[in-house]
Formats: sequence, structure tokens, C-alpha cells
Amino acid sequence: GPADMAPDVWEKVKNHPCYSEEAHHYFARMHVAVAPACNIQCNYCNRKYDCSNESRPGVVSEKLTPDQALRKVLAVAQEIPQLSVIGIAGPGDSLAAGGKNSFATFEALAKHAPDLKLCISTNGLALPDHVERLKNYNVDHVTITINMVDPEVGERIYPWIFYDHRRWTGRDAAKILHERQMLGLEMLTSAGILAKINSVMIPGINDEHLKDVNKAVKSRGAFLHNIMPLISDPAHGTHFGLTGQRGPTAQELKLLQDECEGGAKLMRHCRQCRADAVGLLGEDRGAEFTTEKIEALE
Ligand code: CLF
Ligand code: SF4
Repeated sequence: GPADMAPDVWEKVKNHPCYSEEAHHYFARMHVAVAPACNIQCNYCNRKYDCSNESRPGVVSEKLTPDQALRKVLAVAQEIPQLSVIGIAGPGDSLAAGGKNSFATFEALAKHAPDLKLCISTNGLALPDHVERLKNYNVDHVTITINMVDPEVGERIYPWIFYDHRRWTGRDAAKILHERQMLGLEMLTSAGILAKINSVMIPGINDEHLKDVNKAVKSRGAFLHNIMPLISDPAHGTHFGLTGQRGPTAQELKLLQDECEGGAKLMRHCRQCRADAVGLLGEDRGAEFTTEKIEALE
């Protein structure tokens, strides 16, 4: 592997298309949309996409039960030999509601498809409760979406969270979310799980602030930082879409990424996948593997 990487780390990333830029030409990922619920509200959410939590026009992801997910994975693995990673990234939060469906899916995959890597993406609120369990399922890759390390910034992105049996709003909500995200990241690092941080760049709200986020996650051991553009579309009914919040231009995004160089290592090949994406990054073969078609194959 590359000179700047320990051999055990290289083992974990060499066939993961998101964690290794090289690998994304040769290895495919597949998302199973088994996580319908969410425990927070983001002003950019529309629950159609992925571990990047963005919003583009499209059709709604096909939600699956853990059993349907297993059958879909086995069918896709037959057709796409480059398949190396199964990710759970939506359409809600993978660890909301106790992560019940996510862990049932991991259980089934560990049993019936043990060669596939397991990957998960979360907003981090429930993460500290589940790090040990993730470790037990040999999950080596966890993404946390972190958009701020300052509750004053956070309250403009998150109107509420649901935590400890009640709803929190405003700065209190953002403070709890921030503390849970930092704790979860520290726990992943201690457990030897590779943590990728996704941040959504929202001009005028957290764009400059993401440099502080980059430093904060680096100091807590994050492996990669993926800064993605907000894609805001009024037709989609997201809060930001309705209030006219714009996304960054390609130049603004690149400038910010360049300014973060030297901090936590940046991912620059993210394709902002759907919660049910299938195939190499940048291609989506999901439509070939609907539940209907899989049942017809069986
Ligand atoms: Fe999926 Fe995310 Fe795992 Fe990759 S996606 S859960 S880490 S297997 Fe990858 Fe897609 Fe970008 Fe996510 S290109 S949106 S970073
Ligand atoms: Fe939507 Fe994800 Fe935010 Fe939940 S964490 S509100 S699913 S973007």
C-alpha cells in the first residue's frame, strides 16, 4: 500500500471505493435503504439520498426490510463481481430507533455474505450507544455527518433533535448533537474503526466554519473529511430550498477544500449517492434490482 498508510489501515481501505480514491475505479458499493426513521431534523433533508444527506430531484428510494435487503445483496453480488461494500445510509438515520433494522441487516449479511465489507453512515446522535456493537459486527467504516462544532452555527442547521425521550430545540439541541458527535468520533478512533466525516457546505451558514470542523475532527482521529456542496432545490420542499438558501458554486467548494489541505485528509471523489445506489461510484444500477425484479429472478 501507499507509504503514508499503516498496513492494517491499507487492508481496510484498499477495496473500499469511498475510502480509497484508487479503489473507486475497481470496486463497487451498494446501499440498502433499511433505515426509515430519523432522530433529528436537518434543514436540508429530504430523505431521498444517502450518506451525504443532500437533495436532488429524483425518485424516492425503495425502502427494504432486512430480509429484502439480504436477498437484494445476494442478487446484486451475482451480477456485479466488483461489489465489495454494503452501506446503510438512509433514507433516515441508520442508528435511529436503536438501529434495529441496520443491525438485523448486518446480522444477516455476516451470516450469508461474510466477504462483503459493512459500512454505515449516521448523524452521530445515537452513535456512542452503538460503537461496541458496530465493532462486534466487524464494521470498519463509519461516516458521521458533522456540519458544525459550534452550537451557534448548529442551531441554524438543525431545528430540533429527539434525545433522551424528548424533543430539544435551538442551541440546546445543537449542543447535545455536537457533544454526541465528538464523543462518537473519539470512540470510533479508540475502537480502531475508520471514521469518515461528511460535511455539507452551506454558504453563509457554515462555509468558513468548516475549517474549524476539519481541525476538530482531525484532532479526534478522523481518517477522511468529505466536504460536499448543499444541493438546494425549492421543488424539493426542504427548509433550505423553501427559504432560498443557495448551495456553493464549484469554485467556492474547491477553494474551501484547498484551504483545508494539510488538515484532516480530504475526500474529493464523492458522488453524493442515493440511499439505494448500486454499482461503481458515479453509476447507479439500482433500477436493475428492484424487489419486483429480484423476486422474478429467484
Ligand atoms: Fe455508502 Fe457512504 Fe459507505 Fe460509501 S457512499 S455509506 S462511505 S459505501 Fe461514498 Fe456515496 Fe460519497 Fe457516501 S460516494 S455519498 S462518501
Ligand atoms: Fe434527514 Fe439525514 Fe438529517 Fe435525518 S440526519 S434529518 S435523514 S438529512
